[in-house]
Amino acid sequence: MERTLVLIKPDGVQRGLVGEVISRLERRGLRIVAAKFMKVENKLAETHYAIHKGKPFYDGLIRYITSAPVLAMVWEGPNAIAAVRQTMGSTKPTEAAPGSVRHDYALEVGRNLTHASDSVENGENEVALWFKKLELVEWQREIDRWIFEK
Ligand code: IDP
Ligand code: MG
Repeated sequence: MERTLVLIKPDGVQRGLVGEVISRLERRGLRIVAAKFMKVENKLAETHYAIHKGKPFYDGLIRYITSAPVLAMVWEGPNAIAAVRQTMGSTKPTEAAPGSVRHDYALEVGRNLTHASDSVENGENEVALWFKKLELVEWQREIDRWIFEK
C-alpha cells in the first residue's frame, strides 16, 4: 500500500481549508495514517525542500512554509501518490485541473495550499522525515473492502 506525505501549508490553514482538504481525501477513499499540527522549523523546511535549493523561488518557499503552522499528514491507499497529486492538482493553480484543490481554491504557485509526495520513494523518505515510526497508526476500516480491491 502506498503512503504519501500531505501538508496543508500555512495558506491552507490560515484560509480555513483544513477540513475541505481532509474531506476530499476521505471521500476519495484514502485512509489517514498520521497527522500533526505544527510550526515548521527552518531545518526541516530546508531538508524537505533541498531539491529546490538554488532556484529563484527557494528563499521565498522556505519563508512561506515556515511562516505559520501547517497540518502534516500521512495518507495511504492503492496508488496513493498519484491519487493525491491528482486531488491537489498541478503545481501552478492556473494549470490545475478543474475540480482539484489548487484549481478550486488557489491562484498563485507560491500560495498553492498543499504539498503531496511525487513518487513512492520520495513518499517513503518524506514520511520518515516528518514522522516518527510510533506516530504512524496502522488500522483497518470496515469499508476498506468496498474501496480497496485487494
Ligand atoms: P509540488 O508542490 O507540486 O510538488 P514543486 O515543483 O515540487 O511542486 O515545488 C515545490 C513548491 O515550491 C510548490 O508547491 C510551490 O509552493 C513552490 N514553487 C514552485 N515553483 C515556484 C515558483 O515558480 N514560484 C514560487 N513558488 C514556487
Ligand atoms: Mg514537489
